[in-house]
Amino acid sequence: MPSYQLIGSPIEIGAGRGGCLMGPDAYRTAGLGPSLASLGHDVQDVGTLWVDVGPDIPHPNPAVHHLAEVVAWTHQIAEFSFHACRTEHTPIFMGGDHAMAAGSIGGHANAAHHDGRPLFVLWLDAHPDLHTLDTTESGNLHGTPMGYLTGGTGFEGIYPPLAAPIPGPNICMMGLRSVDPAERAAIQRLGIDAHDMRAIDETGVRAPLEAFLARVRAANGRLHVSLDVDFLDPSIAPAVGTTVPGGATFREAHLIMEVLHESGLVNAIDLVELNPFLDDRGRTAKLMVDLCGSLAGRTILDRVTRSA
Ligand code: 5AB
Ligand code: MN
Ligand code: MN
Ligand code: MN
Repeated sequence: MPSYQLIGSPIEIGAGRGGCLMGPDAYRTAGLGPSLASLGHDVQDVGTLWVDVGPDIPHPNPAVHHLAEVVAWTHQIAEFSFHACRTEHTPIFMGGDHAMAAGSIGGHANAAHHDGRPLFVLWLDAHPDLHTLDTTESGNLHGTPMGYLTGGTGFEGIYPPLAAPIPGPNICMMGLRSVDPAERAAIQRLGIDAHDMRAIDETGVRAPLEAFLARVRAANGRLHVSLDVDFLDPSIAPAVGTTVPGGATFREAHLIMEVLHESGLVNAIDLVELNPFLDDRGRTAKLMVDLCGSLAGRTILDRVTRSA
């Protein structure tokens, strides 16, 4: 039975508009801790991280903004993640925008490397976030964590070093429906296991997810799940700055979480991009908390254990 460690990571300057700062408190208000505890888990809320920021770091791409602040957050979160991922606990990083994942997944990758195990990432997002500091056109650094984590050029000397880049085949992306040309090329080049919404329409979520989880299990890998609110259709999850129509349905999202629970493979979780300022009476925050409930073992009826 996993024990969960909740940690607030309220970085918000990676996104194009403010509000993700309030994410951790919205998850607390929506009852994330008590919900997990009611399923029989030990839950420890270790508080909220913060950073001191020095002078900004200039960059040749004039669109890039708040680089120093993102780098400071990345160091801070990676340090926490490295240590948390070497304990028995399953950290849940309550964001914060998706720039957070450079630290949460980066620290996890270094911890896995330290223990001689490969890291796998399930990336649930409308976007692949594969830009580098040079290719981003918006300059919003929440569009770059996967670029950094997969060894994209131009991060060295600015971001914390990674023990090794994450190989494309160790990354499964689901929910893609807004992909920029440089990102499309990177998916191809890196061999990422990418499933866009067209593919999900045709295959559903279960078959590609089970295939990915079988690879994680066979490699004795560690698994990091990164859930961007915009993975979900905006009709059920309005509290996000980057809505894209045609996202995952309520049941597709819950089924992913239920299958993940049954796998017993999840070692760390990111909850990112929730912008409570854009929410409708807390419904997006509550949906994210409910999805965590399914991930932590809530079922509709008792189930016969499958011998998959
Ligand atoms: B998110 C876009 N590719 O670079 C860019 O929400 C969107 O963390 C990035 O997935 C979206 O600005 C970042 C157009
Ligand atoms: Mn994202
Ligand atoms: Mn996104
Ligand atoms: Mn696949």
